Amino acid sequence: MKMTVLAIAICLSVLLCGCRSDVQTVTEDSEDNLIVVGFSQVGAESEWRVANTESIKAALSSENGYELIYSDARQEQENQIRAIRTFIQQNVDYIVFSPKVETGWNSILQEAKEADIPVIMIDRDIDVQDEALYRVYIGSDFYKEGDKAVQWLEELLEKQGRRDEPIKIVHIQGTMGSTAQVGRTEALEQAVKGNPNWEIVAQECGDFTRAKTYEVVREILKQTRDIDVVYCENDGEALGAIDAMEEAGLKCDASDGVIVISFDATRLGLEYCLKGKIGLDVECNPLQGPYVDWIIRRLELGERVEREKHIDETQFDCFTITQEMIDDRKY
Ligand code: GYE
Repeated sequence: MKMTVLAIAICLSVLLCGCRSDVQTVTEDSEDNLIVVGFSQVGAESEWRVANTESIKAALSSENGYELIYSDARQEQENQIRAIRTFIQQNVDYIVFSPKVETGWNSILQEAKEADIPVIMIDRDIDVQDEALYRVYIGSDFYKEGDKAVQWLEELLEKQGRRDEPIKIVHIQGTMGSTAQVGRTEALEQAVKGNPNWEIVAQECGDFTRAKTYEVVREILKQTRDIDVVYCENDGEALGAIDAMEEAGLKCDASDGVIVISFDATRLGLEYCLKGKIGLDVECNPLQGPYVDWIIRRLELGERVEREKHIDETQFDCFTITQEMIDDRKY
């Protein structure tokens, strides 16, 4: 009996050794063919961001022909710059990055350009003098998102017969200087200029997080409870604001309470919308991985690609959202 086991073990190990060397050769070969991509992500501040990271990782997987070097900047621009510099030293084939803020990228992108490494920017945009510093930008039109929100608010107030009543707005901004914040803020500020009865009674940064916004709104509520609208620049902020308002006994309800406006339309945000606590959630699609993969494939073939691409996005409001819409949600 023992001899049989030993014999089987010997056979197996011979077989496994044989297999291993085959696998190694295949791996070595395929590694040579993998497209090496360095990806610098801003951090993990929101559900949106986590979904965005997962989308890129899934699309640029080794099964798909990539070797992905992932770096999380934990909300520090210096970390992103350092990561990009390391990617350049490693001589990666492509650099993908989601810039925390719009400014401060000229010299590092110049280094990437000199090393002849194509840069693909995702999510947020940057402000550079030389357009040749990056190849492609794929993201959202953040001003348009904000504009959808204020138009919806104008229509709602009109329907409610409050067009000329004083409307007091609390504005919670995202990470200052990020394109998402700049665009969404600009749309609201424009609308306030165009509606003399609208007033921003508080404007604070919530850093796109639920925890910070909860603290910020708690402080605001110590100054005033006379609030008609809370305009939050993402779902995490909306949830933090709702937590603080409900704790203070305020009702969040677009028909009969504080009107909460949000962006992203993540599954959790939409659940709050279905409950009626978020009045409007403007979609911002984080699933950019497949498009980045498509772009790289085109570039590999030497084909031309569109320099800037904005994703089509929709919106959901508490009056028309259904459970099926939430079930269909991929993030
Ligand atoms: O709305 C927010 C995230 O830049 C679009 O960043 C992105 C924003 C998104 O943390 O949730």
